[in-house]
Amino acid sequence: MLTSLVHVAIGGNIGDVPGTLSRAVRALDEAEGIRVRAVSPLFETAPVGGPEGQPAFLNGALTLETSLPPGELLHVLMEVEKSLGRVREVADGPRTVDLDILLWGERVIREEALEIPHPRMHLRSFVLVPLAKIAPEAVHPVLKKSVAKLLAGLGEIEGVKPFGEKFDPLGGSGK
Ligand code: PH2
Ligand code: MG
Ligand code: MG
Repeated sequence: MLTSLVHVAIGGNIGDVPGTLSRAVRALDEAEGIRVRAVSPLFETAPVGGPEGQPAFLNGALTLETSLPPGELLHVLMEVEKSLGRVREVADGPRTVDLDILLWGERVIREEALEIPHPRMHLRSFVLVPLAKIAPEAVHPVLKKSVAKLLAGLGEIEGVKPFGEKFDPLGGSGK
């Protein structure tokens, strides 16, 4: 049974980024105990942190429905990252694909290996702009604000613009 709704950030900035992000979404949808319920459009975003001069990112957001517990979903996300060429070298540095759990319903988890809500999600326009396209009413259970409110709280958005190509990794609705 699929029970929990989980919002996940997806991004990357090296290689064939739209192709890699599409493959990541398909791999998640095919994984045991996970279905992809919504896929946002992609945005081209200026890098935040990391080494100077790294390429722009493409960022999006997904809604997953899952029967897995958080630690197991995290494990699947990391396996998908690895299968698509992710290597962890420089903090916040270039990567083929990054999959981060943002919100898990209104659960709060503060463990060393896994923090939900994602500790920086409310500060990042490259997270909130795509997430607001698929889940504007999702509530941050610690800040008690919706995604739309958090995004409005960032003020003027710079460095995030719509990516020209359609992002439709599952074909049609993705449901
Ligand atoms: N991810 C980071 C650090 N900086 N900047 C952008 N634009 N997009 C990202 O996905 C991103 C970042 C750490 O995961
Ligand atoms: Mg990240
Ligand atoms: Mg990550």
